[in-house]
Amino acid sequence: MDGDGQASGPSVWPTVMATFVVAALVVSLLSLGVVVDKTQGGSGAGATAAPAAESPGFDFAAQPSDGFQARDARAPEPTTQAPPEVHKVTFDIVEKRIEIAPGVSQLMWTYNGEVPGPTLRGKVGDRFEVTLVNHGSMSHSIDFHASEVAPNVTMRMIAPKQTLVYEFEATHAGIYLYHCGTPPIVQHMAMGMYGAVIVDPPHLPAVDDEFVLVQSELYRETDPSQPVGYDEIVADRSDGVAFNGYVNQYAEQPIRVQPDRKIRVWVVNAGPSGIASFHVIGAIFDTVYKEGEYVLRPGRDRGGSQALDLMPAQGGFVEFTLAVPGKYPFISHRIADASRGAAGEFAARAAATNAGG
Ligand SMILES: [Cu+2]
Repeated sequence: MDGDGQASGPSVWPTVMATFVVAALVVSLLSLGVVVDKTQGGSGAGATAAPAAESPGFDFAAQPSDGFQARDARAPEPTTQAPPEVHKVTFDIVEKRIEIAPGVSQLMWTYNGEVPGPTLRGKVGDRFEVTLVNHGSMSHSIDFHASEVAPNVTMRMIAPKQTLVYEFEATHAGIYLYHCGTPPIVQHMAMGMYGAVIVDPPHLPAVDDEFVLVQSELYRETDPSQPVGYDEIVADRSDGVAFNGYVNQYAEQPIRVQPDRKIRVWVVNAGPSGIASFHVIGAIFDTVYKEGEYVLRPGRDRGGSQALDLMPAQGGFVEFTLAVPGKYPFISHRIADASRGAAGEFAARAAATNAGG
């Protein structure tokens, strides 16, 4: 946890701003405190009932391994080429052990060796050609929610060593989930086979910083030779919740931004079963886009939004600015999930050239 205390030097700011910042920090620290408290309560000697093979869970107070590098949360750059642009990518399905929480490396089933898989980006009218290559030990597949195709044909399973080319046209804007559709789907998803496709709406304005967060539940393996337990997954008893595949990674390594700049965060809820309520502590969203439409835009009514709610497989984006320098936690405000991994932080610091001291 990045808990090294208060920002320095608020006394030089105007009183109103200072009051705001202190209040935000108090809220922020309380929030982060919840993380620690819950962890200590929950990681005791098996006090919580766990059926069958007991999951050791995650230690949310632990530190990542040396050299841990949080996944880059920046969104792929939008392209300016007129549609139809063709996006050709290869997804290598690889079953491998990767780190998903401090001290926890376990077998995951992946697209291109990472959880979530790569984020793709295009615009309405573009075409995607995804070559799926199965290097795994069992059948896998892919289901792009951004596509309109015959599932029995294009989303078909491929055996180990087989290849499939999945082509589709981006006909509708939004941020879409993709995932493996091989039964049991819930297990292939809990093992890490999901990711996001961004299809820019026409006339999407440029912003200063743009990020992608894929929220998902994580399950701890109980036997390194086996995938995570099917019974636990269908019972929705996850061990943690993550942004971009690793619990609390952006609390450990905050995302650096600047105050007073326009930030857009795309969020998709990969589930497989949980709900998401994306919230940035100390900020108000002035723009919310959800499931293909703007539900809030800046206007004379000055409406504000505090959370983007997403059911499994839903997505959207929010836009906001951070008023002053400081540490702004972001969480799923399904607050139990914030206590078990769905928490991160934007560190807003003025650019060196503008720093007033
Ligand atoms: Cu699969």
